[in-house]
Amino acid sequence: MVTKPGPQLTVHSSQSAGALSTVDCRLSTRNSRPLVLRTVALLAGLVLGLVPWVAHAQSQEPVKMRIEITENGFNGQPDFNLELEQGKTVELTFVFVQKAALEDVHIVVLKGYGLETPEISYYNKEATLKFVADKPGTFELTCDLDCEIHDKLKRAHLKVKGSGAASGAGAAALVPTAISMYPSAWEVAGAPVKLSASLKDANGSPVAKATVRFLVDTEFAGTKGQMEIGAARTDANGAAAVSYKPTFPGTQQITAHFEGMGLFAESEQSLRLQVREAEPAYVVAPRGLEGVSDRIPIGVAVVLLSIWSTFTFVLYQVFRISRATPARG
Ligand SMILES: [Cu+2]
Repeated sequence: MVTKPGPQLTVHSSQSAGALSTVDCRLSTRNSRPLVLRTVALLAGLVLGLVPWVAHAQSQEPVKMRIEITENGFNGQPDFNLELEQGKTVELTFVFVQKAALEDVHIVVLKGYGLETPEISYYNKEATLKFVADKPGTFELTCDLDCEIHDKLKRAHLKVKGSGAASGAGAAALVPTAISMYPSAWEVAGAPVKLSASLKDANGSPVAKATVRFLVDTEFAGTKGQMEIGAARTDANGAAAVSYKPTFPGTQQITAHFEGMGLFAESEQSLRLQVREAEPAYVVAPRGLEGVSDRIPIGVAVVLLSIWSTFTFVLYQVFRISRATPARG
């Protein structure tokens, strides 16, 4: 679906190499100025091979735009609208140029694409959203903070126009990503396990502020599915983690999934956990004496012992009195 410049270049140069060898054969039979012709053919082959590659690189050139944040809205308009073609790589840079409410802080979000800028303020004037406009539709572009000029920043939209070429050669390539997940223990017995995931791009750089969902394969009444354990956002190091208390025993297939965001393609990774002893999903509430039933025998023994010792003590006193009385008379 996605074409990359690298392999395409290789294909074209190998084709031109083929053409070159045919020319070479004819030349050697006629034996007329072979070096010049060979050089010309080589150059022509190189140019022909490069043309599609250059054209491809141009189609991937990002659409760069600067959007000013003013007290009257984005680029001075409360109903700011931006139209883009689907499949383009886009860089939207927001710039703080307010003349009023200078203490404002903004976080610009693009809903539907799951993107947000860092804080933009008088002190940190610029921030850029980079993404591939791969989803067609109309998306809200707003400020996520309760700022002074919020009313002027909540009606803007980004429209991504669908085009036939979007999924073809004109589409920009997403940056591949990879998740690596590891549990705090591979064998679980009645205790929660911590599932940690690390999300990186093709260069090994961490992908921050991305949502990673953790899922477990389940089977209920013969129907297989996936149950969400939890979701977490990656930090600056691309790390996200959740705590998981297994509620059924056996081998469990756990998956960490990233659905893609901005310039980054989706990725996922699975592992298998051995759950020896599962924590029950529910606990039966104690009824009546159930809670103390295991302590009853001890209580009864204590009571019986005290009755018998009192009785023995009384008997002993009676015996002493009965022995002391005849000595007086
Ligand atoms: Cu704001």
